[in-house]
Amino acid sequence: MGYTIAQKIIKNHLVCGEMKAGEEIGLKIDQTLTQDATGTMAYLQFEAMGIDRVKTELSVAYIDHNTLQAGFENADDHRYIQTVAKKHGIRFSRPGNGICHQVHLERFSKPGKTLIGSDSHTPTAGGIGMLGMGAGGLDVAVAMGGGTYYITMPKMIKINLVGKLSDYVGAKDVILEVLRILGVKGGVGAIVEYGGEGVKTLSVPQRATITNMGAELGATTSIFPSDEVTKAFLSAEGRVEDYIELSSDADAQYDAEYTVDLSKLQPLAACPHSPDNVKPVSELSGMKINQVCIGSCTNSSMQDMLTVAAMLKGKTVHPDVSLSISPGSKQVYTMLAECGALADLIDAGARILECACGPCIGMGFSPKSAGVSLRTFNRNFLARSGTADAQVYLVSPETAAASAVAGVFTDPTTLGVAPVVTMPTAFTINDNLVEMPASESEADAVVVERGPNIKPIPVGKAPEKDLRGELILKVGDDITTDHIMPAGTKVLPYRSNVPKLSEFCFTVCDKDFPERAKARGGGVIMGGQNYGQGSSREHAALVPLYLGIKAVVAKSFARIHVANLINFGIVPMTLKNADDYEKFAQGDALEIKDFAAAVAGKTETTLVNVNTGESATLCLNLSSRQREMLLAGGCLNYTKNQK
Ligand code: MIC
Ligand code: SF4
Repeated sequence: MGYTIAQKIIKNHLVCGEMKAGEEIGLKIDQTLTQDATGTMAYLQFEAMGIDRVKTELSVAYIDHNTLQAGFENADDHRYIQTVAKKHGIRFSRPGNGICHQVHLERFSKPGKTLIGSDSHTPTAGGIGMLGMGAGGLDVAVAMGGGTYYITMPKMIKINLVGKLSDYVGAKDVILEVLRILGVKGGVGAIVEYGGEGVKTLSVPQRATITNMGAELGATTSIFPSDEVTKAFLSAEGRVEDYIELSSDADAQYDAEYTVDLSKLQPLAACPHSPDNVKPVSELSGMKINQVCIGSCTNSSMQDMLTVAAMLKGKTVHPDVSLSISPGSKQVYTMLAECGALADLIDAGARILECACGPCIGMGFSPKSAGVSLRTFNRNFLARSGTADAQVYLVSPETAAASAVAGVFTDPTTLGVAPVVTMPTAFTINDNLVEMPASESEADAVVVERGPNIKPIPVGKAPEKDLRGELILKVGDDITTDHIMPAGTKVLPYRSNVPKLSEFCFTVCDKDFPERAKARGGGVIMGGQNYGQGSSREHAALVPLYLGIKAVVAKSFARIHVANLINFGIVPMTLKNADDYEKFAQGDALEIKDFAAAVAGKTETTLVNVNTGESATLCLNLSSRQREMLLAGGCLNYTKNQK
């Protein structure tokens, strides 16, 4: 039997385990990336491991999330990351160089290699045929130290692309269509591969838009073949030597296959508050809008920006609309300036922001009260924009530009013939904002600078013999990490200060949660389906740990979050019978007899509601490595015990 693209890369990097869907496998990781909002923790954990120099082929530390420096905290964290990177052999992408995924795609990604990043959109690199996966900072730290990265061997989903996109229909519309078909849980436990004749009509940045938002499907990653288009992109980036051809075997087997006809697609929008709440833009036409934001790691490439510039040239942004544009990288920004397109954007009234995540992570540009905001981003989770009652729609750059001018939701295909956008065949290359690490002989002399905002990381404890605690919080389906540990201007500066961060934990759902959890000394959280979807932020595990949470019971979990819970010693368990969710109410006293024994070796245990006497069977779907980690109170203790 032949192999899929992802299976070929996995086979080449397999350290342990069997390539059977559902089994735990260990992979060798070639490259890592971190960003600043998760990087501080990742490097603190790397330092705690006592390894002098990274053992990967390439590790890069980006500064792109916490770039609003309203106080000393972010600047201190940046300095910490800069110095720790210099000392330990990591390249440092300075603030101003761009969003990690866009820069990595341009300058470092390689077809056929493995990459993990402390950011859930690391699958962006799948656009170039690289196996890129989002992970918690601790897993990235382990990989930097040369350690194995563990995942559950995914199933394979194939999306056959046929035809060619019509005018004003973009790559964003392709992934919104896939989200419409599969939903935010549709990719859980799977790798999504793209194939078919339509692939060759898409550029690498377009492919990257599609794999980027595979994160919103819950997929382990998404990947495209590496072909002549990939070669042309690498050659425009001056690194054609990184090209290898990569495709699936003709007899490769997929667990599910879907077909998307590119020529039949129309502009789509993901409506509040979920990326899979997809409708045709034509159905929303005429709705008054207040804000448009163009950029983010999903849609900030040169191709996206040139398209928007051509559509805005000679026009004025509607007086009731505020338009922000964040180019994805310094390379894009420079080339926009060089070709004059930047002037077209400025002239039309766009508010140009620095090349960083910006409004996508709620770092400024929050919409007005109950404002309608159209964004080319990848997530429209409740309150993520910084305005609790904002209505955020995810759209293509084409729909965003057309609507910004009209002041109402506008289907760009009604505008007639689209302007022709020609991409340069050679890009402007200048890596002057990537600082190289100190050589091994100079590394000793580098002093790592730590600001007062960096507080110790909480460490987990071994599970008690019997678990007793209150059901301290009960939440519904599709709880995101933005619910658990919100981001934005007020919270992000404290990503290295867990005690302070804990004041914001779950406040989107329940403003009293942090106080209650502290007063009761923690307890158990119960969730619905897909608990912990979204970001890779391990703070969504670390902060509950700090607040005394011992276990999370849910109908199902998102991949990265469940790994983070285990890494920090919080036991994840699923309800065998989803209807049993109804047997428990917030505030109930809970008990699991012989809890430690269940963690050590049982696949099922019983959760008792002490108040009502009812009970439910819980499943412990854990590998033996994960059980050992939980028994040690988390990965750091486990790693120390192994030394
Ligand atoms: C996000 O888009 O939610 C983030 C911010 O990039 C996160 C990482 C973080 O929380 O720092 C992600 O996607 O992993
Ligand atoms: Fe940054 Fe937004 Fe991309 Fe996350 S999704 S990496 S916040 S641009």
